[in-house]
Amino acid sequence: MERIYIGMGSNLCAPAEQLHSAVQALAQLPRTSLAGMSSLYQSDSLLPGQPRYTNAVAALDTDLAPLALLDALQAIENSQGRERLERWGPRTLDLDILLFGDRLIDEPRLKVPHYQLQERAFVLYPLAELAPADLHLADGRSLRDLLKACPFVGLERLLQP
Ligand code: A4P
Ligand code: MG
Repeated sequence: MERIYIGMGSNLCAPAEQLHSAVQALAQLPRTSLAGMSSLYQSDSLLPGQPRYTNAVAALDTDLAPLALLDALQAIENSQGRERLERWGPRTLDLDILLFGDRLIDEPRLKVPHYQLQERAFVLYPLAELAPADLHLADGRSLRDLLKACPFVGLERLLQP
């Protein structure tokens, strides 16, 4: 089993519910178990003119191979009404593989660690809720250093019932 972290985002059609449904779908993947889900965070879209995003991170333990996991994530996105009309367009659900054990993956369909992880407070802070404090990425960078370089600005942690 390898520990995987999935970045989840939604800015259409009841985003918090989209993320909760996505976590239930992740928990039901074959050869996979759910190890945790972060709080939800809201922030403005990186692209102007779109609704605010709700983001969270899920931790999974899986025996699935990376591309099989990517296929499964895209099937979950599609089943929750994801439409790919434009790159970075608004979406009901985006599931990105942030980290996959200690693997470095550089394939046409899959780059891990996720290429913009270090720039995104809405990824790093929920990840830090779940990951060990001394987590190092497969490329050697430490999560602690990435957090120091990416201030908690514009991020609103949602209180859950
Ligand atoms: N792909 C490569 N590496 C990965 C990976 N590690 N995980 C490929 C998942 N997919 C990966 O993704 C395009 C292709 O990336 C996939 O077919 C896969 O083979 P997509 O989800 O179909 O398209 P996209 O979402 O438009 O692109 P991308 O790069 O996932 O968009 P981003 O970077 O997620 O940006 N603002 C806030 N506040 N919160 C957000 O979550 N998200 C975006 C979208 C913009 N602004 C945002 C947020
Ligand atoms: Mg994506």
